[in-house]
Amino acid sequence: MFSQLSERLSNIFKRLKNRGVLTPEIIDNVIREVRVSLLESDVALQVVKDFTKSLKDKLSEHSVINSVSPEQTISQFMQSEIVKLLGKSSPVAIKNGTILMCGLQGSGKTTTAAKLANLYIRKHNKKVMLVSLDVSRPAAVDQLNVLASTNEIPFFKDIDLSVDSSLSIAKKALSRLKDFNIAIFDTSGRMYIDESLMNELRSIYEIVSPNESLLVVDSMMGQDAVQTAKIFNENIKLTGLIMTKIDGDARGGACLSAKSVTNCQIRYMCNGEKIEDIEDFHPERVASRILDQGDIMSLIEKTVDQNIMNEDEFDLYKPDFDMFDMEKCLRQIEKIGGIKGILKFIPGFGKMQEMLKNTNIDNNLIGRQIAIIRSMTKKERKSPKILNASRRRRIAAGCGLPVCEVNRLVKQYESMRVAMNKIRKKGLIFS
Ligand SMILES: Nc1nc2c(ncn2[C@@H]2O[C@H](COP(=O)(O)OP(=O)(O)OP(=O)(O)O)[C@@H](O)[C@H]2O)c(=O)[nH]1
Ligand SMILES: [Mg+2]
Repeated sequence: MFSQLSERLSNIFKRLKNRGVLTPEIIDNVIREVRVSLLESDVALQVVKDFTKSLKDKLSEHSVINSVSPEQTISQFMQSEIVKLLGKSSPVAIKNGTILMCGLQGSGKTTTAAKLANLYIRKHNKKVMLVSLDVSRPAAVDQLNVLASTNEIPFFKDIDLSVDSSLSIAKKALSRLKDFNIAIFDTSGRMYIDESLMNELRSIYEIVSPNESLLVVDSMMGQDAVQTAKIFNENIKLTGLIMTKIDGDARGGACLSAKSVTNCQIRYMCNGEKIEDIEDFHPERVASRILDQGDIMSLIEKTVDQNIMNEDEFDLYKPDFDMFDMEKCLRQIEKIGGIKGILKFIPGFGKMQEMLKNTNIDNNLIGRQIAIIRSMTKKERKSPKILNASRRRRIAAGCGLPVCEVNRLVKQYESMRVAMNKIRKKGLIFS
């Protein structure tokens, strides 16, 4: 989402590389360029004014002027100002109670309700029930029901659309709350804010009396989304925002303006349509991504989270690393979003993108490699050393890929097996 802003800021820093000391003239130039970059990223005008004023004040302080390495100094100050702008990290998850999801039509409420339920169940070990209060169209209830059942999340089914209203469903569902730690209520959206939406939402809010009321905000809407959030917050007391579709090409303005304009904290960010595409909000990490300093912490967390989910089946360090283990490794990489998904978290990826523009990163490679392993017999997966030429030809034919791809995978397996042996013997020392 922040790629355009990130690129512009990188260019500012690049130009500072050859400057020896930080002078008032350089500060003025930088402030001007930062202002333009933020405005072009659709950040609210007042937010841009406050941000650049605060940055200028900090940079102009006596101790900073004439400091060596202007690039580093400005980058550090930018980092802390962006963190200040974004607010606080997601607080610890709620223990018990109700969560109300609201937002405009298509912002991602239903998808995010399921993602959130999944997060609370898998990461925080909670008993969670999903409830659809969206009776505006029958398909809405089905949508949440399908998401719930595909991901084995309890769903409140006692709904009769011919007689039930959103309020009666809410009351019935609340009586079942004793069997769960958390109930997440999905509501209907509207194309734009109107009185009937707000009346319905206020009535639901009074009945559910939620511990959390989260507004789902489509980051592609830019600044308009933030203005909408302000109105929602005036009608019901929001406890947080969830920014969705940050994987799209939104310019980042909504995210950067949200806290200042609405006085409401971003709590989660959603970066895709899959159930696991939700992450806690960490201002420092977002700032690092904007400044193209990578986000290794999120990458590690993502990997660890996925591993915890499959802890019983995941033991890379067992003595006989075989093709079954190799497949598990590949599946982990696939879950993080393939090779491109991993690269996004690496420092300097913004700059790398330019270089990689003409390089075809093969994001389907992992899928093909998994297909090759699945075309092997159990015996071959357990003892890959028996993979002679005729077996390799059979495997290639089985998955519809050329033999050279099978050969490449076997070679890669061999290197991984050697590496795993080294790690097992010496601990995590890479030589
Ligand atoms: N790329 C991407 N798509 C998303 C994300 N979140 C939701 N979507 C997609 O956005 C579309 C709308 O999502 P819904 O969850 O149905 O939105 P909603 O707010 O419940 O919509 P209404 O109930 O009609 O108001 C779906 O196609 C989702 O898959 C996200 O973080 N990234
Ligand atoms: Mg919906």
